[in-house]
Amino acid sequence: MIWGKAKILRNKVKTKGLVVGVGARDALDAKLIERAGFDFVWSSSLCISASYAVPDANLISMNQYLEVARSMNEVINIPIVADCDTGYGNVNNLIYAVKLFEEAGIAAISIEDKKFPKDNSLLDGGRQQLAPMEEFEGKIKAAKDTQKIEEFMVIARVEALIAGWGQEEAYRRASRYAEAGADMILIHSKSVSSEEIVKFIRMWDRPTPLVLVPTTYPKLSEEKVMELGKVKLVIYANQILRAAIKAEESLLGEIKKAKGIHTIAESIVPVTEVFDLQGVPQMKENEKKYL
Ligand code: SPV
Ligand code: MG
Repeated sequence: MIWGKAKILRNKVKTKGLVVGVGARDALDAKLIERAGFDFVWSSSLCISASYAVPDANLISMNQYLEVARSMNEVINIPIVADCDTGYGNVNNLIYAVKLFEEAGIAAISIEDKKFPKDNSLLDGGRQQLAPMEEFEGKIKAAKDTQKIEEFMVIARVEALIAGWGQEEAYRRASRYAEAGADMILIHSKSVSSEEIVKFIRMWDRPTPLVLVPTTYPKLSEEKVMELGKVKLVIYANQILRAAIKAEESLLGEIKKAKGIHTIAESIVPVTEVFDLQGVPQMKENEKKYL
């Protein structure tokens, strides 16, 4: 792991037009994201809980999320933005989380203004209960007061559009969170059209940069986001998880159909690629030098 990842992320935000990250469920995903040239890894609560095959509803604990994020961070040089849900409880839980995630070398955390335990934002009929705004302002202040590394960032995620509370409420909350010290505002939408999010971006008149997760409105390309301005981070939160599920299902079906593994060579990578991703070449170098 290299230190100073928070600084690396801050510098990217300052110098790059748009900083792009991808959601990961484990260290191998994180490695692939880095290898593909993305700016950062989003340690996604949806992807990590899916890797345990349990709902994204605070069923697994803060420590489980932390250990996954730590394992990712140990094998990549790009920064991690950790999806910390609502902060795992009230402000006391969040203060503890900030301490641990920062100590693990995580560059930034995102916390959302919903009640604990939360439900995934994209879930049809999910419990999208917003926390009182004042309570969430307290969480942002506490997180900012707790961090020790100056460049560490706290992203405040506004769920008002997800909960159906409308644009005005979203704007009101985003403004208050920016005033409370949030480094960025993640404005989340599950609308299948980008109209809702574009409307918010046009309305946004504060210097605090915005973060988008365009899962349900994929037509809003990076080029269009850049044209709109104000947005600094874009997160492709769950696409590699969904690609992996599709590839694995198709492969399993083929093995079952062919009653053997003689037809699948083209669908899988050679084991040498697995060894590369595990850092075996480096290990062998070390053995030559030191063993
Ligand atoms: C995640 O990737 O866990 C997110 C984004 O928080 S969403 O699934 O849209 O809530
Ligand atoms: Mg999440």
